[in-house]
Amino acid sequence: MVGILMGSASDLDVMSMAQKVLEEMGISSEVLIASAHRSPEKVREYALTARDRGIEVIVAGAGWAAHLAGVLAGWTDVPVIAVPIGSSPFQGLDALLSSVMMPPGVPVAVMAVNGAKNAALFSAQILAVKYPGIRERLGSYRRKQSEEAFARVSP
Ligand code: RP5
Repeated sequence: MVGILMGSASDLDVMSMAQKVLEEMGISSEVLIASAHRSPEKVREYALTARDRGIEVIVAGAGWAAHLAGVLAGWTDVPVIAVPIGSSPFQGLDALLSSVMMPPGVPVAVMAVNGAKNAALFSAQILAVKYPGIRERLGSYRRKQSEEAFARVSP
């Protein structure tokens, strides 16, 4: 199962794409709003219990001075994928830099600003190492995408 967390209900529009793509891949997920600064104790508890509850990847979306992914990664060794949300006056550049510039020792994978879809696909790629069914579905997805992205305009 993938845990999808976000710092605010205002991130839901972007982050719901992650759940949709995971569903298409046949991967179950849970979606929670938990803020690293507004509800830090909940974030800590989530991270500390994640692995035992069967969470194998965490996707964390946050905007502004985004530290949700980094805080989660500090509390768990479950891989954490950050989605910087473009909700601030800096349109996500702040969240991108806050997410990607993790100091050495506690890595966080970082997608593009508002890249919830890629976060789901990357989660699927991580899980595909263990689950052959997910690997097959990813393969079909890629083949279909490849067909749709090709067109001959003239002979
Ligand atoms: C961040 O602050 C959230 O992830 C959100 O992107 C941003 C604004 O939150 P709200 O003020 O809309 O709740 O923590």
